Amino acid sequence: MADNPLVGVIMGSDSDWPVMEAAAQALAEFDVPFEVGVVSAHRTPQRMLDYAREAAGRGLRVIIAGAGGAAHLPGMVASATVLPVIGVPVPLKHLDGMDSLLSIVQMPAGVPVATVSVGGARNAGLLAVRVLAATDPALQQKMAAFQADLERMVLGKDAALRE
Ligand code: RP5
Repeated sequence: MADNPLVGVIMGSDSDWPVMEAAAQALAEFDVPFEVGVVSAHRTPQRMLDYAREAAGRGLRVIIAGAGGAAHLPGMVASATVLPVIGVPVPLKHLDGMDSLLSIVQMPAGVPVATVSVGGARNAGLLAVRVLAATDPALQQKMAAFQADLERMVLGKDAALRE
């Protein structure tokens, strides 16, 4: 875990980690310092509020919050911090993650959560990188190189299909 994390990756339960790990992986690929933790809206409400209220003061710039089922963590954290919050709907065994998605995406006006797709933790990590890159030219260059790699990969597959 980094000494001065810029991104907080939190989740409602350690059972969310197999999904949320992809966010951490994306941040690591870009050498963005991050921290990881379990913060539950329902089981540790005070810890959740403390985490959200202290996040900006501790130097965090973005929070990625994942939860499943009645997934109130991202929205509640967004209500108690000024930082951008990216929500990851974690799919559980019932309802295919639709419950998680709708719990996170349907926020009231004034309290935004940038919601990624069900299970889309990698994109949450990449979105956090883009937020940081807006004020970090070196990170912006890394993102541009990453996108160029993606393009090359797709064009390579296209070429292989035609062979
Ligand atoms: C949510 O309840 C968590 O985010 C997790 O997705 C779900 C189930 O948690 P566990 O019962 O596996 O701890 O709050």
